[in-house]
Amino acid sequence: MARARDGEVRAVARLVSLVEDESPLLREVMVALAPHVGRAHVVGLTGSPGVGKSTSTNALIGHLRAAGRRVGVLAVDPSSPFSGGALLGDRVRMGDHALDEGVFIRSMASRGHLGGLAWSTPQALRVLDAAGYDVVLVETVGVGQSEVEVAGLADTTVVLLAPGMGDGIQAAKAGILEIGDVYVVNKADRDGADQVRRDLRSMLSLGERREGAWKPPVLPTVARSGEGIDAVVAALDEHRAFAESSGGLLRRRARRARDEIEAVAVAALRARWGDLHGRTDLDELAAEVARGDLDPYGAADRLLAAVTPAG
Ligand SMILES: Nc1nc2c(ncn2[C@@H]2O[C@H](COP(=O)(O)OP(=O)(O)OP(=O)(O)O)[C@@H](O)[C@H]2O)c(=O)[nH]1
Ligand SMILES: [Mg+2]
Repeated sequence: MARARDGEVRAVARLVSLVEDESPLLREVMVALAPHVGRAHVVGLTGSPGVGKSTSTNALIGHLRAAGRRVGVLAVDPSSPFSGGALLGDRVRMGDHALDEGVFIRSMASRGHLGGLAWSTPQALRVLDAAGYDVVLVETVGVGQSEVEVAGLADTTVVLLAPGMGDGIQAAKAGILEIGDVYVVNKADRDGADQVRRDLRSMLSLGERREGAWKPPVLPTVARSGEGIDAVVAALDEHRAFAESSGGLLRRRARRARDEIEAVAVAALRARWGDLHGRTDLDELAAEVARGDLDPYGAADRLLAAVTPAG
């Protein structure tokens, strides 16, 4: 664990694997890590498939490394039950940084059963934070409402759009106008990028913003060449500084912690529930309900009383 805190990549990888394997050792690990979290800047990247999240992540890593900052990356794929296949492309593309000790990249998939990614992603984040990565990028792969809401996890949420993807119209629908702290219109080398930026700007200006609230910038990039990425890094730093001084950062982190506690508690309940299945309580209750001696609500109450210690 000390080695992980020194940022030894293999030690960090072992700890993240404990999370993925839902190891019973985690409880102890988390106790040890708790005093060391809170330094990392957690940046979420979200956007339609193919918009350029992985290419942008790769470019961001390059810029952050050039500035001497250590970078962790979690690629989260809620749609795939196993890590591997679906994310192979990401691994290859981010392979530029595979040999850099200052970079840690891991694909997370919902292979466990405890609470899926909602359970494992924040814990993996915790490991990277405690291991001293300055910035942790969380890329969500896949479409639609995901089990892991990147915006809920991140200190700063980057929403990516690109021309030719119907993103302008979809923006409002998908509710992305509320979640972005920084908007990036990628593929600025393509026709229509200016239009997407104008549309987005005007849609953002329609929304009500409180006095003194953060005003999300809309930045053009060509992730493939790295153009505009320096401005994105600058905007991330500005947002972090703003959130820190306004108190927004602490509020978000408290919300993240609340979700995390809930995920761990629900997983613990589920585990106890599983234990209960092997016992006779349920069979006896079932017999009573089947005979008509007990109603299902009363039976459920008794079952819950057995799972949840009185407190
Ligand atoms: N023209 C152009 N193409 C780009 C740019 N950035 C990324 N691409 C290309 O767009 C395609 C998709 O890029 P990815 O980075 O894989 O996109 P993604 O959002 O990670 O995709 P998923 O992980 O599948 O959701 C690739 O072929 C990239 O080379 C850009 O700035 N300009
Ligand atoms: Mg990707």
